[in-house]
Amino acid sequence: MKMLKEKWHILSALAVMVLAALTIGGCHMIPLGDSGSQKGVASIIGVSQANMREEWRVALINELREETEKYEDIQIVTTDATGSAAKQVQDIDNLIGYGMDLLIISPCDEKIMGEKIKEVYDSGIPVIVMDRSVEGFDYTLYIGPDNGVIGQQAGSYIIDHLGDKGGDVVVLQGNPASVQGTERLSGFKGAIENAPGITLHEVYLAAESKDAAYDIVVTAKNIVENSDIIFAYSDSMALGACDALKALGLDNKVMIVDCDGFKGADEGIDLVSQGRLMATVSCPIGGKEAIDYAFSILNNESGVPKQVILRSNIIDKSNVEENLNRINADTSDDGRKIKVGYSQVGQESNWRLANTKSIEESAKAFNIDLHMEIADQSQEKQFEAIRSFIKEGVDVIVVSPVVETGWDEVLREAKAAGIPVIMSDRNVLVENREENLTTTYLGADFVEEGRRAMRWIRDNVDSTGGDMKIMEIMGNVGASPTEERDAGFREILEENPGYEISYSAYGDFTFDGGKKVIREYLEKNEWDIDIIFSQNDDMALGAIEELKAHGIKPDEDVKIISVDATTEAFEAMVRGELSCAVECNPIIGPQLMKAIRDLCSGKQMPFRIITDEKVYDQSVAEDYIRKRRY
Ligand code: GYE
Repeated sequence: MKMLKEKWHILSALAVMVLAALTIGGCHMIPLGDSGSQKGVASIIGVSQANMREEWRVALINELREETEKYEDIQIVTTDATGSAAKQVQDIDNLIGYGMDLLIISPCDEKIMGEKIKEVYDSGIPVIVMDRSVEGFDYTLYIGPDNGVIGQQAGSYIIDHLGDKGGDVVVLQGNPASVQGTERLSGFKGAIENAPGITLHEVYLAAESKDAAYDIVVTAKNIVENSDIIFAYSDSMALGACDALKALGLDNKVMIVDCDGFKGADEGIDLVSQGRLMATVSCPIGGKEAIDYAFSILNNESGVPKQVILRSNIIDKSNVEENLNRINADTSDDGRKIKVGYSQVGQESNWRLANTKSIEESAKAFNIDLHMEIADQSQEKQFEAIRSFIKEGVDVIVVSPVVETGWDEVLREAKAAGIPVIMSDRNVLVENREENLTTTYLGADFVEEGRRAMRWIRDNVDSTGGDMKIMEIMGNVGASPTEERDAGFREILEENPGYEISYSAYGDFTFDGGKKVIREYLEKNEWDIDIIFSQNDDMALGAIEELKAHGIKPDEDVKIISVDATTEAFEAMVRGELSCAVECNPIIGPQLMKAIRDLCSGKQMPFRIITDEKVYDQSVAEDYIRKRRY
């Protein structure tokens, strides 16, 4: 406790100096949350907000402060960059000088702040990036909404409302639009601009504000009065439009659809419940999630993901009460035992065995009664398992789907039974996203894994000697990792003309599958391949065995890059046979079980949770092999 007191006294003294400095410098620093409190402070969280002009940003600070109050020994110190990247850099340096243990930042400028965030992250201070992501992955965790999806949802809602007859839609646009506004507009236009019979009327506001929206709606009266709907991509703009329609006597003729869906007075949800907004698309703020994950990070807990994409919902008069109840509901976890039915793909790879082990061990630790069925890569067996879980009346169903498509019918049966379904490790493609047949997806960014594999090749396998021929060994047909790793790999391949995929075949993610691809190639061809990209380690190791049987030296005659980064892959890199392994972390048990407990406590599930992953090659294999957890 002595240490704590010292830290607190030093911090108090520092606080006065830093506060004075910032105030003198004309900077605006929101004072310590509860600077008069005597509570012991074990951790200081520095919060660097881009600006405090936008309602969303004020809401974030408020949510962070509210949530911090639940943690006795955490203090937050917040700064306002007033929209200046230079000031935000200075704010961060001040927070470092102040002794922060973790940084939460909503960046002003993705490029400039990306470099500063990397500097802080590399210094060993965990960084949670919020709302606007930065290039690369040099941060601890990203939490934010998908603003493109938010705009898309608003567009789809308007299309459904106008129906076949179509109509006229006035689109309020900031000039210039903020990053968030631009992304929402892009999603909105992507959804609506080709809809039959719909005409868009774009009007430009001097600012993304209530007053500017009021002024433009009044000024554009002749357009507005002949339109059906106004689209505003923020609550503040929508409120201005509401007031203007009222002043023009058009509030019963023209409807408004907006984005943000905040819960305060005269904000999105309130305006819907007042009948002044037809619908709002919620933009979850993420402050609560940020503090919860910050606590886990500061306590070195496992299961912290790399990205959490927050879920946005359409709220209109049909569900506004339900949403208000959910927002105000008590979502504390009562710790009760939860029954989970898990349909697992199979036992096809070392990755899968590690994944199953992680899930089984975490279930015990989280008081989850787990009933797992192994499907041996058969979708039919997965359907049978899911139907048996429905009959059993489990609380939650989790599926790691062997392929992406064909799930709509069985997922509708689970929904009809009132049983939520979480997609784990792999994802599915459903006919209509708005049916919300799955609750969330927890797993890797396979597209990024494919990009990383090709980036390593670009940076480590010289192509100046002419076109480098690549053999791609793919997983099982129709699986999301197969499709998405291939897509990410080809995206970077197209940027590098010195390489080409000259042969591609499926190996089903198994050791024997990898052997078979090499054997069949050599039955028909002389060996002329320079690089093998294998979509998992097991197929790569099978390929290596077959190559050696034909006198072809792995890593010498042909570079081999695989995905998963299992211990067996590290052993092959140490032996000098495998060239590179892109990590795909199977240990998602803790995150999955936390998501299940949150779901059963009534918390809003993120739209997507993406795991943390790196790239390893022979230059570091020895250093890491003893630390591998799978
Ligand atoms: O790469 C492979 C397993 O779905 C990410 O499936 C998983 C993949 C993994 O068989 O080893």
